Amino acid sequence: MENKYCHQSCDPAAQKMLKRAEELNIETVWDRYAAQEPQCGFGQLGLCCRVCSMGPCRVDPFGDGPQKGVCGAGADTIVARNLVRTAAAGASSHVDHGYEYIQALKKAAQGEIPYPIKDEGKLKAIAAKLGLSAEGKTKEELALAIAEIAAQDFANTGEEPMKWVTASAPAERVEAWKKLGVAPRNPDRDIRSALSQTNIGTDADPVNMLLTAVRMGLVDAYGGLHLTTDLQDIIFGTPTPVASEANLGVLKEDKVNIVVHGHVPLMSEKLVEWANKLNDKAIVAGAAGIQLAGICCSGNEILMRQGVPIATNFLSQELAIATGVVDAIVVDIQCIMPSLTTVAECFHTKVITTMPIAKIPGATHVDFNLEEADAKAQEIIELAIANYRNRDKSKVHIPQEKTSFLGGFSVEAIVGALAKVNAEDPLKPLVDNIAAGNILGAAALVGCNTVKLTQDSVHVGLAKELLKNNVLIVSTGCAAQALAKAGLMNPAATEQYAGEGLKAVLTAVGQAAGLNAPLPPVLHMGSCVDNSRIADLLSALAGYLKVNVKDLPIAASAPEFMSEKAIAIGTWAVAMGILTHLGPTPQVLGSPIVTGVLTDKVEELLGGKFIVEADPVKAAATIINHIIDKRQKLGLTVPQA
Ligand code: BF8
Repeated sequence: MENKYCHQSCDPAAQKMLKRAEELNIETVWDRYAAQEPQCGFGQLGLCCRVCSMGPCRVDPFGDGPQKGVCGAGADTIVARNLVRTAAAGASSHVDHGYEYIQALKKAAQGEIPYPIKDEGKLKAIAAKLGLSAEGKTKEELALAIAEIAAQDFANTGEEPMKWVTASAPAERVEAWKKLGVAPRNPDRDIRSALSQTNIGTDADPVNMLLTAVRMGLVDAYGGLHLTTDLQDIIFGTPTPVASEANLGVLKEDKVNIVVHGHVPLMSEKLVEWANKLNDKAIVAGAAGIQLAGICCSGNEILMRQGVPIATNFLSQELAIATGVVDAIVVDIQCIMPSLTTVAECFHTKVITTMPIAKIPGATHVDFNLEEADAKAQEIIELAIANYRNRDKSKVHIPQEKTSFLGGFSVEAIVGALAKVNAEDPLKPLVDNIAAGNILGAAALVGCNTVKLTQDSVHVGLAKELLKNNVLIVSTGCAAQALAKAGLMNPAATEQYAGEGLKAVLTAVGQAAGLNAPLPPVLHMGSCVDNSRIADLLSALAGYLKVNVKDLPIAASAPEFMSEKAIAIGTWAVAMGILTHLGPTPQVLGSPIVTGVLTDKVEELLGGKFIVEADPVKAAATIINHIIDKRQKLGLTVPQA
């Protein structure tokens, strides 16, 4: 549909809702972005410094004005300092999330909270990777021992790397990071040290600071992502393939609609449980039942384990409320627009905050806590049910768009599907098909939306180009939600978008796995913390082939990134040795040294580097050339031009 909203979003449901928002005079993220233009050029280049109150200072990128801040810091120092602080903030979000789970696992093991330990298989697998013997231990004892190792990582005062790093990363990577002096020792201490290093008058050396940015990426990955996925799977179960639907059409006019948004499934898993238990109460209230739907990574978490549909992704979160049928939007932490309460004022929608560090003026706060998780989840669901009667029918406007898709592709689920082809040696069919050129390589499409690019357009454009060229895609976060909405995660997409070689492989695996259809060409591997799953898959592949991750024919991409968390994750991907594409330009161009290191020199040290390209077709071409280059170096066949 060609219309004036298609420059804002390529999602037809979002386009319809943008029109609706305009009719109702509702301000959205796109309006606020327009009001901000032109945005500050110094800030965009990373040249604005607010580290001390002698500033704010800025360096003139054209060389005419000041070249130093008041303290004497030049462009390279200022840009590097800002980048480290961004990566540290990103890492702190994921580490904070992981830390919640150390507490949760400990309390669950001691029977203090209503969360049973669901996945004994994963419990034993994590124990094994940490070198813990499961023999003679109850599952509670083993869970407690795992929680204690995690807690020790946060108490490490020595120089040796965190246990979660040595247990999760390939040994060759750990050695490389140790050699550079960037292996994480203790997430809290490393983040503190990064903030201290970038204070006024401490480090002025941009390269020294960039090493700390790499450490922040690794802190994010192991003190945040890996730790979190591992403990979440133990408590809630490891995802298995599940059918669901995506886009605003999943909301129901005749049901109590509860939208879950944020990142930490401790609350959202309980909401799923209590929505089921209280469904009859919704019927008594005059509705046909309760419809749950998710936004952002809390949405991905309950999709992966419970099949709860996806309402939308980051950029269109306000538009979900504008449907007029959301009785409650329940949020925890991260990526929640403070404007939700303003949009909700135009409707009956209750915005419910649940975490002590994430309150929004105008919202209803329910102090969710693990000990009272059941009572609090019940309270939230009952608030939503009670609010159903306040709905103004004249304001109901649900776009009908929704797509069906398959989610739940944990590493275990992928290996399980491959085992149906070769039970003894599950990775062999995948590796054989990569070697034969049926699968050219693989790409991870991850990360956010940004208002600076047409919503979902780079995700979708890039994915279609890669699939056409037989590149298998794995995806997480809002990228995965974009690709699900665009219909790229179902068997029909394999027929429509995959190149011949890839299509044949996915069809054979799908048949063997009993799907009676091909596997989807884009595999949904979960939330952003589940980028750990992608790393585990790549590490397993590299181990199988007896090569290093940096030698694999693969790439990563955050085509529409916007969050500080994405900067930290992207830096980790580079540190793993992976070519990492970004769509929007990060705020570093003000420093030739920083830009040069990130897009070139870092490759000599770590094997990966960043590329920046907002055009999806051009980005795909660069990724494909990179994959072909890696194939050549491995002595694999390359397609004829
Ligand atoms: O952690 S992809 S907009 S929701 S930051 Fe946020 Fe970005 Fe979405 Fe999940 Ni990830």
